[in-house]
Amino acid sequence: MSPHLSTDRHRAAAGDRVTGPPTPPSLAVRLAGVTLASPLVLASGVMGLSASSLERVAAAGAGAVTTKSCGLEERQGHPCPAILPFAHGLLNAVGLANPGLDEMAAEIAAFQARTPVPLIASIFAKNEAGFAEAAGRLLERVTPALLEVNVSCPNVASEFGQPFAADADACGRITAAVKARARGIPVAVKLSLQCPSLAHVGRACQDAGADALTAINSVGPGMLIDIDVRRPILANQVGGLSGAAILPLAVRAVWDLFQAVTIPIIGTGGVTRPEDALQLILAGATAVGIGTGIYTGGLELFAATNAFLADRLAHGGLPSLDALRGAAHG
Ligand code: RRO
Repeated sequence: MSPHLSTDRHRAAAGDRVTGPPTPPSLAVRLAGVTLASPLVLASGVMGLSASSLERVAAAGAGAVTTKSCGLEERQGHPCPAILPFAHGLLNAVGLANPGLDEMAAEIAAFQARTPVPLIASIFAKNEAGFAEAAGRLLERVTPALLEVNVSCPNVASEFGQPFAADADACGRITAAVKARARGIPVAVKLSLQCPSLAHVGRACQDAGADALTAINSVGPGMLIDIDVRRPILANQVGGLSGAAILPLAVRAVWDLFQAVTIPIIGTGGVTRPEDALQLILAGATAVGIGTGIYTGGLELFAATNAFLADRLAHGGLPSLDALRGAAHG
């Protein structure tokens, strides 16, 4: 039996029904000690560079917003074209474009001054020591609700080597180092499917003190070719795959992690319809990331998904999403 199967989390997933007087359903979830009014989280990478764009997503119905991953120094990222829509999603080779920690801290502070919606600050680094330094420097300046540690960017192998997410031991060391600098702020580690065993990596992060896991980052990298010019379309040639095409991979990833760890999971990847978010919750997600879905569904996807989930709870006579989380495991 997997470790969490005897926890309250699993018992709640077994399909509790309300038998007393009806209470209005609530979409609120607890994520690593933080209360979100909705389980829907803006995923890192989309609309996450400025306070004003983060505010637009919060106003659209997100329960939390995640910044674009930022590092110690400003980065221009890869040349354009860096984002390529195709029939079932996007390929991106943004290349960690970000303004650096100091600038990002100013945007975070501006957002927090105006918006009560919890903010997740996402960081990356070139090496293990860099993650601790980035966490320390950012958290000297601002106090996000959660810190996301992005160990899984697929687009910088030529500079950074393989993503750390492929190496469970490295993920554990990075998690422990960041936790030591986190000033009590909960830490979520963002994982990739590009590893021998996601369960193994997830457990290593949990054992090292991670408070949550985000799964998954974009997949690949992949390539698309211009058939007339006969060359790869992205300037970087390859890029991470996101959007509808990866929903089944994200659902499976959350499923595997739910069986392997007891910490909450932010299920991310391929949500373009309200029903997709419910699939991730049934697989075991506490919160659901939406990123690429904004390109096709607009910010309206947040309100539509909140309404869909509330309707499901009301029709099932269920007081909260606790009753649906992980319910597909039986
Ligand atoms: O900036 C990017 O190229 C990027 C990042 Br940091 C990431 O985590 N995932 C992704 O697909 N692109």
